Amino acid sequence: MSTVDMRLACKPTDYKSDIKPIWCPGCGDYHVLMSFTRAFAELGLPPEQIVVVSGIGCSSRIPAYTSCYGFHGVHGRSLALASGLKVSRPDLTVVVASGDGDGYSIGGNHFLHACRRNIDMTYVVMDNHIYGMTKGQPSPTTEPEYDTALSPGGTGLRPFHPLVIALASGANFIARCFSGEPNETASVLVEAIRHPGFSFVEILSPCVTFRPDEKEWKNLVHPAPVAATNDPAKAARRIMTDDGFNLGILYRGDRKPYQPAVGSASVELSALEKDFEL
Ligand SMILES: Cc1ncc(C[n+]2csc(CCOP(=O)(O)OP(=O)(O)O)c2C)c(N)n1
Ligand code: SF4
Ligand SMILES: [Mg+2]
Repeated sequence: MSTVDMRLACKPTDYKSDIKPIWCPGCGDYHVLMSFTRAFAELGLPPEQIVVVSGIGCSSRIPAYTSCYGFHGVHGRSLALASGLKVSRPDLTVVVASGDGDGYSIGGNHFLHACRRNIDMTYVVMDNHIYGMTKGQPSPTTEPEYDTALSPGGTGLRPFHPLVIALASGANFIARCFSGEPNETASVLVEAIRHPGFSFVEILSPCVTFRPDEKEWKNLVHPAPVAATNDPAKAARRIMTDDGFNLGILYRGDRKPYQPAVGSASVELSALEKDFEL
């Protein structure tokens, strides 16, 4: 099938698995899944050429709900897995899915170095400013005054600014989306996947169970007033001073992606096993 025929043949439903999501009714992650499948259909790639890699969390369940290859890894290690995969199989399209706990707490160090390495893959963080899966502990993006039984009076801690950190660490494409706008999010994902190098897409995705206040996000989000820039200094000023609800592509860099020369495996598995025999 030619690329054009393939694109015409692709429907979002082709990228959905038969597994029914177990997210809470109203969780923003349902719309993120919809954006993923719409973006994949728009790209017209066969599901077996896409790999969705994740860590642990409600958001990290997403690979199982797609028909693409998937890897549900361990907590905070999705980028390490995905980096190894992409350098050894540069022919595959690698999309990494994470949450604010998975990606910015336990996986924070991998985030910095993935931005710095600039391997050609797309990193999507479903940010709900809370640990949803483990029942509502504060995450690095939780507001300091957010008061819960698990953080009485709020943590008092300054939140992590993922977009600024991504820019400072070398990410080559930076965008912010809202789960409640699946068409716009799908378009941004298409551009992120097509853009060479490490693309970072932060999706504000409400946790309706542990952060019911986030239902208000739909009234706060708004499109970014100016077009994306390729100037990191301009992007930094913009990202640091916006209200956190500015949506769209905020930075498109032109750094060359990292792709080491990778030879094919030259050692038989049985020979390796023999070396490690006790
Ligand atoms: C090594 C390790 N530490 C802690 C946990 C417990 N744990 C599972 S998910 C999670 C936080 C998930 O939060 P986030 O990434 O924001 O995902 P969400 O559920 O909000 O989508 C934690 C702490 C774990 N599974 N493994
Ligand atoms: S706990 Fe929150 S993040 Fe997890 S499925 Fe429910 S609404 Fe979604
Ligand atoms: Mg979370």
